[in-house]
Amino acid sequence: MNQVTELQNRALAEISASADLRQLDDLRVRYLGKKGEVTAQLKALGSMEPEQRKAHGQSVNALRDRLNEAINDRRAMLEAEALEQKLLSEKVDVTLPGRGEERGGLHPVTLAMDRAIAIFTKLGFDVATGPEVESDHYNFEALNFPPHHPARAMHDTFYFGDGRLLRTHTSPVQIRVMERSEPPFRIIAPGKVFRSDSDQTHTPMFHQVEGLLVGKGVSMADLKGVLHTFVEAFFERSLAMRFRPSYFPFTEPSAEVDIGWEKGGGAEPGWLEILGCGMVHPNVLRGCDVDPETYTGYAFGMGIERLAMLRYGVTDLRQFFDNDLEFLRQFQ
Ligand code: 2NL
Repeated sequence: MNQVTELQNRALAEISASADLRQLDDLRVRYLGKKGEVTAQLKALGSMEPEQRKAHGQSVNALRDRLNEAINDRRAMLEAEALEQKLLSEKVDVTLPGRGEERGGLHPVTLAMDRAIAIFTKLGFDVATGPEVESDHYNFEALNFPPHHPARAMHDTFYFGDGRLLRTHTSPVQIRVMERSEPPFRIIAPGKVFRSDSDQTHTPMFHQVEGLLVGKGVSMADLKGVLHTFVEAFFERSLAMRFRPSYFPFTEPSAEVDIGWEKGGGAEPGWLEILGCGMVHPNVLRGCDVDPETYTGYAFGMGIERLAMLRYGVTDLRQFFDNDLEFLRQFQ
């Protein structure tokens, strides 16, 4: 009896002193496992006198139940403590200030492009797009470039060697529109164009917005009106504009357009070329099954990088392609 009491006191003390679930399980094995001390007491019953066995059996059984209960209670407590600890260590302070995300911004060329598109869209032009990889037919032939004409060399074309090429202007987009539908046409074709040319003022890829308007009685005066409206909207100021005679195979007559621009904060007045334009050549219309006796049209093309430089005061074209964040952040 004393032995059972002593065993119980010792076991209960150890159980309540166990610091974690592992220690507790070791105790369970030590006392109640197959080779445990309480189990040994139960086994010993077999060799006892019936009288003694009954009394001792009851107390050992009670001891076993008592220890089981104590272990289960202790386990529940340790588990609760462990959970508490885990919750504490994983605690997130939702009141802390956030780390913040840096805001991105649009590239100045994209800003200028979007600006040009918005203005022409307001004037009633639809936006048309097409492939950057083109055929000789759409990039040159349909635009009245005679075969082997030096004007083709002027465009410094990238050829794939299998008849395909990178478009040197977005005019092919407009040819495709004219081929597949009927006049009137009032479209702009924004996009990337490619020319094998690289120096201070040229990059092998640049962006262009071309425009085309074909209908009955369309004249050069309409062209001047639309372009003047465009440049004043784009630069948000009154601007003088000048048409200079020029040559493109796909327009006749052709002109280059200058705007009055004072360099260096108004010190030097002067003219700056900003785009090319003209009346669509009858050969181009005919090639698209548009009768030049019934319809006339104007077209224009402008380089977006050039417009972006003027609008945002960028002095080196190559800054647009360096992806220097210090530079780009200025346009956010
Ligand atoms: C420039 C000059 C120009 C056109 C593009 C055009 C398109 C068709 C028919 C006729 Cl489908 N013309 N486009 C006309 C005149 C000038 O671009 O200096 N671009 C950067």
